[in-house]
Amino acid sequence: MLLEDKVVMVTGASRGIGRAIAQVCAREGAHLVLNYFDANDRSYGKQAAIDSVVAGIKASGRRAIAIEGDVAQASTAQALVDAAQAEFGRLDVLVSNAGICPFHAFLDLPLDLWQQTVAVNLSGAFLVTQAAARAMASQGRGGAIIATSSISALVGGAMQTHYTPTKAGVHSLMQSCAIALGPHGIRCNSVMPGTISTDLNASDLTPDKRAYFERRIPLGRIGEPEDVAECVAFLASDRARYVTGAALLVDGGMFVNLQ
Ligand code: NAD
Ligand code: RM4
Repeated sequence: MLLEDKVVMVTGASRGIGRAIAQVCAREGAHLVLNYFDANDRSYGKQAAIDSVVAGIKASGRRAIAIEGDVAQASTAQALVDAAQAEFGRLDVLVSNAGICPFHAFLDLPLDLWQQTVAVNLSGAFLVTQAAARAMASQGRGGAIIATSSISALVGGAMQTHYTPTKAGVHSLMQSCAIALGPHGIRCNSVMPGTISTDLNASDLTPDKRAYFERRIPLGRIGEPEDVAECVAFLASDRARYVTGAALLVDGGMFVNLQ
């Protein structure tokens, strides 16, 4: 097992990529601190599914706790770290994954949508990374931080002009934190998923667009959350002990397919 008895925290763990990361880490032997944000799940017309994630992990013999909170609020990050320390006495791995992508055209993009996207995706990543890093540094046994960036850190999207800068920012945050936290033995990396089938893009991925992506992706299919989660588990593990400041594209080859 890659993560036996490591304490792993995942933000945005109720659905999609975050849920898969939590499940794969548990399969690899980790105990989990799961963050979810009920208001976001409801905005997608869903009940927070976090209870079933917790139950599944416990059924597999690992421990898990769930903490509700908006990552854009500074108090959430500290509450998550406090909960990890109260329940498990330490934190080994952070996966900063929570994110939003409210597709919108550029010319009439409202300022508040820009600010909300930056607050959740970029400030949220900063807040939880800083809180987790402080805990890891004071523990003195190193750690690993992985952020869910995106292929969108490298390429643009007409309906994503508020979103792609946050994903470039998250990637850059991990690069600078790799330098700042290297002396503490804390590795910082990002994954860059391509197009992964989740609630985030369910409305965007019309049948025509899905077929277009399938033609563009050399491996011939849109990604599944588990495709990303397996890579996060590797970066979290000691197998990646000499990897820091890196970004791993998990896109089926879409980025390199120019024509
Ligand atoms: P999703 O909508 O299925 O899941 C997002 C998760 O984040 C949910 O659990 C949601 O409740 C949570 N969340 C949203 N706002 C939050 C907040 N303010 N505080 C705490 N939690 C919050 O989407 P997903 O596709 O699984 O996205 C996960 C991450 O992956 C995001 O950062 C996204 O940018 C990134 N990503 C997704 C894709 C893709 O194609 N789906 C591609 C690249 C990157
Ligand atoms: C990703 C990427 C995908 C899109 C999701 C919502 O970062 O841009 O193509 O479907 O965001």
